[in-house]
Amino acid sequence: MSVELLDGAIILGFIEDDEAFNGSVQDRFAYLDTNHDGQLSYSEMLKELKSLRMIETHFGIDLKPDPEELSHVYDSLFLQFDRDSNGAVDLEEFKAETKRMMLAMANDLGLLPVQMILDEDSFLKKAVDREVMKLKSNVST
Ligand SMILES: [Ca+2]
Ligand SMILES: [Ca+2]
Repeated sequence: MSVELLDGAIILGFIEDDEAFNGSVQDRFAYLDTNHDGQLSYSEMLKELKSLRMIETHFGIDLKPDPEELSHVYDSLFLQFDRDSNGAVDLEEFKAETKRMMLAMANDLGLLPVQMILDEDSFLKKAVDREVMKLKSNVST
């Protein structure tokens, strides 16, 4: 976990960088797909759903939910990913929904930087890392 300064432009830059974004999505997908069948089942997605809920927590939406409510939240998040409703999330669905969520987040953030606590392996952290790398290479050239 680390505290990072994040704004909409950083997230947008990351999404629009196909190589960085697709690479991160593929890494994350492979990491979540523990039985390597190319699909994410509900239980495989749980880890991701939990970290997505963490992000909402940082936006102040979260109120200590009871377990039943929580599984409701995970269910509806899973359904958002599983666009063809076949009970599993494939790479394209995973990519499409991750992109949509990050776009929505970028819109919410706008130009005003906010401090967020980020997981080391989260997409947002990768977006920040990419920005830092970019700034560094700009300085050295
Ligand atoms: Ca799987
Ligand atoms: Ca599906």
